[in-house]
Amino acid sequence: MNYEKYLSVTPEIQEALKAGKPIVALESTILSHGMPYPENIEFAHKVEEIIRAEGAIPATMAIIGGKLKVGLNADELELMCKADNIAKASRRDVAVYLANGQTAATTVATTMMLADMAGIRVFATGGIGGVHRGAQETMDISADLQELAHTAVAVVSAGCKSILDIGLTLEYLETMGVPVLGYQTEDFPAFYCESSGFKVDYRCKDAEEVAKIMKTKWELGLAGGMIVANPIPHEYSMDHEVIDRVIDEAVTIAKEEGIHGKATTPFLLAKIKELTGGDSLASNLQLAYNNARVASKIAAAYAAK
Ligand code: PSU
Ligand code: MN
Repeated sequence: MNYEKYLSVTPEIQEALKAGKPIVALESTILSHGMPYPENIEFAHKVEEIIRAEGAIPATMAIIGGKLKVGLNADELELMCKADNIAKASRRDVAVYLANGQTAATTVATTMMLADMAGIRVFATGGIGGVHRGAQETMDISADLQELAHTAVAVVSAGCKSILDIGLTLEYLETMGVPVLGYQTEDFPAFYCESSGFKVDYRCKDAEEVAKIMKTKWELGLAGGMIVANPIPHEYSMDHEVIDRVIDEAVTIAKEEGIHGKATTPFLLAKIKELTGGDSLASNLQLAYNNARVASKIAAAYAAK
């Protein structure tokens, strides 16, 4: 392995790694493809502030000019938020983009890869990718799930959007041996809603318990990561029926327009935004902040082990 020459880690994060300080990885696809400008840049700064206020160091990831970036400065954050047509890099895209000196946002899968290369074990996001509805025919299953099977990072998320088949996503994770831990909940959350109707595998009472499971899993040499499912705060939780109707409509339009491949998830995210008139954005921001808070606590508990 010779990834050092491709990896660009900020001095602050290098130092935090050496000192064993808590660090929280953040993705950039949520910025470039998940939220509009300028809300995304406000979010990008605020989520980092929240992590710092919790005593951890934020590490937002991206591919910029053919480099794997671990930690972005203000200009780099602005670039990922403002530029139109930023590419989206999942695992299969990474070598191509690096070889060509390109710039791309990192998905959950690639953010996990970068975190692992740098030695960062905790990652906060909004929602993970998963098994798409109709995957029985399309075979559209996010590379995020394979990454969770192989890469040793704990991903704190508010579950996943019901643009996916949540039941099949959980089945896939079981097959791949990925633990799904509920953070102070027994219910697997559905992004905008506190529960999806599905259960998590195990309920954890606090960050300490999650950190202990992480340590145990990796000391045993068990490959792969885990999901820490953290529900949206109750006051921001959206009406099931309202959001389900919108998501159904978005999925139907995507099908009618023949959207497929890596365009599917960004298309659905943009459609949902359009159809809810931006109402869903406030919930999206709050659940991601909440995940950053919990991830910081887990990173601190893990660093103390
Ligand atoms: N789901 C969301 N918001 C997102 C994503 C998914 O609710 O921003 C992004 C994440 O970066 C995730 C990616 O890793 O989409 C999954 O894309 P795909 O389904 O093409 O693997
Ligand atoms: Mn896909």
